[in-house]
Amino acid sequence: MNWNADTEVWTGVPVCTSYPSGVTVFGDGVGDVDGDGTPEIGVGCYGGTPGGWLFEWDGSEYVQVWHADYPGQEPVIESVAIGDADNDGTIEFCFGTGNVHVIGWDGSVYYEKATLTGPTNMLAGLNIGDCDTDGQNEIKGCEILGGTGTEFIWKYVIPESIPPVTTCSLEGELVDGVYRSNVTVSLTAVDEGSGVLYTKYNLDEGAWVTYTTPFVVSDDGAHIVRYYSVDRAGNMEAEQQSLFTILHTLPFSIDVSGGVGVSVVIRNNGSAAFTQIPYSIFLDGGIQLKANETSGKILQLLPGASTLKKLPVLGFGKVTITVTVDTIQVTKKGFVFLFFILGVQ
Ligand SMILES: [Ca+2]
Ligand SMILES: [Ca+2]
Ligand SMILES: [Ca+2]
Ligand SMILES: [Ca+2]
Repeated sequence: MNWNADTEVWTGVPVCTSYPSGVTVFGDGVGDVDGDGTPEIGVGCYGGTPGGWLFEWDGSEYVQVWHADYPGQEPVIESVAIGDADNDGTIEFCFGTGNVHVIGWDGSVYYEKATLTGPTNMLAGLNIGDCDTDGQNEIKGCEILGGTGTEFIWKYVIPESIPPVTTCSLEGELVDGVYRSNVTVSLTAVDEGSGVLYTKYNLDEGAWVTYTTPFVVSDDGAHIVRYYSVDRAGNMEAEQQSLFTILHTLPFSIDVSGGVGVSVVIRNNGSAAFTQIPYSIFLDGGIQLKANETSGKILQLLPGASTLKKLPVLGFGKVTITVTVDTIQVTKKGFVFLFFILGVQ
């Protein structure tokens, strides 16, 4: 505050000058209960008939927008709090007259959303905050003067029994049911009723962890992600699982041999079929009198199956043979003599 007491003044504007006889203004709080952009001032009292007031600035003065009396109950004194007591995104005005009154806005009028019983004596020091760090606010109050000195924390729980539903999505380069790249795993949970409290998962039977952001799986092989979510009413989703396999490199063996032309035997040593696998055979060096390369796609290679690809030769001299199958590359040396290739190693 950059206030200079010698040169500046605070102008006093009364909020209310017409409280009932015997009422002394006590604790207050400020918050926009009706969500119209202008905060209300919530006021409690000591003396007179116990009650609460809401005032709102109308552009030129503070006007009373809500008031209720609770005759026979305890003075409110400073048990006044304004905040989102029921975690629905709107602000409530709360005050205690023994009971705690939770005043909200229904879209057209202020109304008593809830009355919290339990305390029977005068309350002091009402607060709204996330006392148990679960991401949801609670109301905290305590009895004083003539009471038992009991403290109360009220937690708002939506009674419901529908567990959340978690969806697992996998992002990566999926070919023939196998991821040929790292996989990013995202978990999205929705809940009917109280809302999702947390989502847990484990990867490949590891420790359960709380999900916060998508994670990347990069190891080759079969993977399993187990997951479930819990809502704010304590409903637990049945465990789900997602299975996937990552193979950055196909489980192929490649045998290159000579004789009449270059012979390449490609074998699938894995347990899944693969289709549309690109391959090429390339000859470099010597004197080539024929096309020195061939390429194409292996339409399908079943588990345990192999395929033979050939490159005819005609020429003379030392050559380097490069065979590429998908991401696998094999290089051999040999010697071309007319239609033959010899000494491949
Ligand atoms: Ca308002
Ligand atoms: Ca609320
Ligand atoms: Ca909480
Ligand atoms: Ca639920």
